[in-house]
Amino acid sequence: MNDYQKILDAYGLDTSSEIKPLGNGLINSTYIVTTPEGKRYVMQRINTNVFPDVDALQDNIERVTAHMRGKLTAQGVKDVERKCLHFVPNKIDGKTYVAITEEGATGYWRLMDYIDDSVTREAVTPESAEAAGRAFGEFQSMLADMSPLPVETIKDFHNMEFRLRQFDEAIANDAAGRLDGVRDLVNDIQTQRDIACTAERLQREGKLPVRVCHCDTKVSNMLFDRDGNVLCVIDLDTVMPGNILSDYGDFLRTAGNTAPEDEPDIDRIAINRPVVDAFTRGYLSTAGSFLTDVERSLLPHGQFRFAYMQAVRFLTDYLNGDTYYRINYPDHNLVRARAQWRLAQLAMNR
Ligand code: GN1
Ligand code: MG
Repeated sequence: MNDYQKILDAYGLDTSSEIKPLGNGLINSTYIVTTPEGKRYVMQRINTNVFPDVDALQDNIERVTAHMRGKLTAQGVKDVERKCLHFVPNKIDGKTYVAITEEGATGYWRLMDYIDDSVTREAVTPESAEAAGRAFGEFQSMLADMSPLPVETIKDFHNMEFRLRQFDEAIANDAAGRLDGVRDLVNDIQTQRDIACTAERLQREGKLPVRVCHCDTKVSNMLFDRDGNVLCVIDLDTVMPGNILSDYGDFLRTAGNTAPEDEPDIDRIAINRPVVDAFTRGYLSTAGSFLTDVERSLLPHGQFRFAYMQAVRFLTDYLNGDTYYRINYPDHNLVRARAQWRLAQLAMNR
């Protein structure tokens, strides 16, 4: 049996099922499985460089999805299985992942039910942005009373001070010898360090509450039905305690940009005002009831914060020699960093 067949076998699926790549995530590798009977699943190899503790990761996700399923059921939502991911337990030990070892190397794999007639998108319209805003506000309010809290699956994931320390180290080490070619961008980014750490400061002062967030709310992490309605939020690896700017700001980092996150032509990057306004309206309609005045007044800062953080993270990875994000061409991380810095500059004065 090859590795794929071993995984399918562990889940009790026909080993002749068809397997094809799915989506364009930068961290895990994702496939769609179709059994001979036509039932579909999403199969994913977990990137253990990023998520070393697979057991804790899956425990988190199982608790999050169980909590959400409970809320949706209590609300009388009919098609709960289309509104919440379901991870399939394997046939060996009932865990929602399986470890496959070949020639000393172990790969960790998991399987989810595929939600039929669902699509992902790279861009939104004002209408779907408003629906997405409502969905993320609902997502946060559903998870608000989770107890115990989910764990931090990646320590300091959205901590700007930590991301800037990693950036400083990458500059100091210059591991790939690329620093000389990017000094202009490095210097530009340095000018906004203090303002970018506003949320960390407010959190330390006790002025910004801790809330359970998704922490990767880019547009491509939502499922829509064929009519453009939001079905559910996917990619739950980073659901963890944080602050509301994570979800509001990170969504607008992708949706509130007229160009993709890796747009090479800087002039095509602009703030997509109608989408920003519609998303904000939708978000406030569901999150407005629990937001504090400080949170509400910080929202416009969120888009800047996440474009800036992503510029820092992409440039750090470029300086390190592309060890974290999947790239499609040699300078991809630099192109991404320049695009995100451009967006951050535009969002600064929102
Ligand atoms: C990664 O896994 P994916 O591609 O949805 C990253 C996010 C970044 C995003 C940039 C665990 O998300 O933090 O915002 O790329 N996830 C992790 O596109 O680092
Ligand atoms: Mg994703």
